[in-house]
Formats: sequence, structure tokens, C-alpha cells
Amino acid sequence: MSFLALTDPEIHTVLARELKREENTLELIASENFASLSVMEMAGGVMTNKYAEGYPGRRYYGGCDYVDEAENLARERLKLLFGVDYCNVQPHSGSQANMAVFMTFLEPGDTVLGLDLAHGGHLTHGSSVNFSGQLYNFISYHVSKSTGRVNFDDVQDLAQKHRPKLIVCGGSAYPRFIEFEQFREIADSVNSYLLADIAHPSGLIAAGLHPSPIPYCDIVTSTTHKTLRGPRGGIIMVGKDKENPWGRKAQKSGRIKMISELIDSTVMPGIQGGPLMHIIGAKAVAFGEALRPEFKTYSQNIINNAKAMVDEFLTLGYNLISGGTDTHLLLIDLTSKNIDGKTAENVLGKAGITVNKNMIPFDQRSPFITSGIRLGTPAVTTRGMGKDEMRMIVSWIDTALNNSDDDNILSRLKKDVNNLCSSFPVYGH
Ligand code: DSN
Repeated sequence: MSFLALTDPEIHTVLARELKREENTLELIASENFASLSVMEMAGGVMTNKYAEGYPGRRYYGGCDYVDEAENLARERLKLLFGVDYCNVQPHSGSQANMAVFMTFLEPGDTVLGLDLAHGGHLTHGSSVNFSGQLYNFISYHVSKSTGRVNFDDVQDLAQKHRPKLIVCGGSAYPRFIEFEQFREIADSVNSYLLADIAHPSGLIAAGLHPSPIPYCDIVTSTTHKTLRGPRGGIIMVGKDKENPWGRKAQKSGRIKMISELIDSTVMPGIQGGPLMHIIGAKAVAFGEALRPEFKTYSQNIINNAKAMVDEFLTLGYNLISGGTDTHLLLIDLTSKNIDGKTAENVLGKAGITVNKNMIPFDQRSPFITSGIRLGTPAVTTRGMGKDEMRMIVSWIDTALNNSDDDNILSRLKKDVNNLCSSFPVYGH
């Protein structure tokens, strides 16, 4: 019996319809996943009631014994998962994790290098419509037109010319392994700090299936809800804690502080108030799940499924940015298919397949239209789908895109999608 159905049938109906949508459609948005019932139990539990400004053992409120235990569990499990000295599990999102890093390492106006958004970066890597591009002097590096991979000659030239205080690697639409070691060499050559934003591949990294940033990067941020399959949120990690001689707060306090001390105080009280203790508890649950051997199998299946999709798309004559993938995501250039990203997203939506339109490198269209779509396999892999299903899904995508004006074909595809989904329930009952 649902309590919400009794107390607020109006919003309960909305919730029930969203559950039905998630069960009956194919979720191919690369940044989405299905959190476990255990994660959701913690996220929907009583810790939402608790104020706990501060950190375990040094809070500004009483009654924090149990939320302290939850946060300590989250921290210890995360440290084990990535092999790091220090972590902060309080950022409400990946954007706030990045904001905390920028506010710790930079002064407004400082120069930073980040991957161009249209080349696979992220809003917080210097977009002019985001705080990052407005507060800091971000210079964008790019991928090479011929390979679709980061152009390290471009990165090196820009680094020499602009002497950035920080270089950001990683992004939200880069299908290949992030080349941490090459970024480190360039950062060292100009005495710059290196931040890895691993929001997308963090689950694959935790499973040991993507190179780790920890030996190479001064600081690492991630979200917790993509390949890591936890609740919606952010984290910050440092492999080997050290002094931060450039930090603005370090200078103001007259004493050089450790990066960990500075990050903690930037997150709270710098940019956040009360932590979301129910979400921090749910992060602990997700990190516990990711430490189990089954998570490695799951992560390998994500990659196998993405590669199966790549093979099928290439057979059907599609152009994939970088020619394929090493990870969970594919970026498809639809230019040769005579359909733009916005139309493709709408058409696939009619067939029950959820994707997002996405800029491709050197895109001639606006971010509202785009020439590409981005696909990812974390969510369908959580449902238990494998390579056979991936091949079938790609053929449905191809049929939909080739018959974008034919509502009969699209609704027939939607039935096929519904049937497939009912064989792979997400939450069942
Ligand atoms: N919006 C996320 C994504 O889709 O990749 C990044 O913040």
C-alpha cells in the first residue's frame, strides 16, 4: 500500500507515470542509470530530516551521531573504491564539486584550460553561459577533426601560450579513455594543477576497466549517479594529499594548508550549507555495491554492450565520433543521415527510445538543434540486456531515423520496445 497514494493522489499519479515510463522505454541517455532499491530506500529515508552542517565529529548541530556514521561509511568506502587518501562526499552535484575545486585553486580571472563543450566537455569546463566561464578565464582545447580524440598538440600549445593555473580533463561526451598521463606531462611542463572530472566513467574506473586518474591528477571530481549507479550527487577526491601553495584561502590564513583542508572548507561553509544526509547515506550504499565483484561484471557488460552498438552502427553506415568507444557512450554524427539531433531525439522518443541531442565536434548547428545524438549503455545494462538486445535496439533506431515521418512505423517500433522492456523489468513490482 502506498502511503503517498492515500495522502497525495495527485503527485502519486505523476510518480506512478514516471515509473511506468522508466519501465516501458529504453533509456539510452549516457548519464542516466537505475539506482538500486537499497540506494532509493536510503535516499528516501529519515536522514532527510537531519541538519548536519560541518563534518563528522565537528558539526554545528546536535543529534548527529548516526549521520556521522553514515558519512564516515561513505567516506571510507569511497576511499577504498578509488584508492585515495581523502574524499569529500558532500557536494550536491558534479557542478558543485567542480565549483569547490575552482574556488580552492583559483582566484577570479585566473586562466584554466578545459575541453570545449561542443567537443565533449561540460558546462562547468568554461562555457560562457556557466559560472565557470564567467568567473574564470577559461581557454578551450579541442579534439582533432580526423581522430575525434583530444588534440594534444593543441593542448600543449595553449598551455605554453596561456600558462594556466589549472587544466581540466574529462567531459560529458568523450567516448574514449581520458588520457590522464598525457595531460599530466603537459600540466607539469607549465607548472599547472590538473583536475580530472570523471563524472561519466567513474564506475568504469572504480571497476578497473578505465585507466585511473589517481596517480596523475591533483584532484578528481565526479557525480555518483551515472556509471557509478548511486543517488544523484557529487564527490571530490585527492589521491595523495599535499600542500596547496596557491590557494586563496591558504594565502589569507597566512599558513599553507593541505588541499583536503581547503576543499572541506570550500564545500562547507564556502558554497554549501547543510549536507543532504539521506543522499550521503545513499552514496554509502552505492559505494558498498560498487565494491562488490558483481559491479565489475556489470561494468564490463556496459562496455561490451556499447561496443556491440558501435559494431552495428558502423555496419549500417553511421559516422561515430572517434570511430567507436572505449567506454559506455557513443557520439553519433547524423550529418550523412540527413536528420538533425533535435529531430532524431523527438523521433526516437515516439518509438520509446530516450536519447539526447548532442553537439558534435566542429558542429555547424546550434546547441538547440545539433548534428548529433549521444547514446549510453549503463541503464539498459542494469536491466540485464546484452549484446543481442543492443543489436536489435540499433536496428530499431535505424528504422526510426529512416522513417521519421511515418507514425505507423514509429508506433509499431514502440510496441516492440515495450515488449522488450517487459522482458527486462527495472524494479518489477
Ligand atoms: N548533464 C550531464 C550529462 O548528461 O552528461 C552532465 O552534467
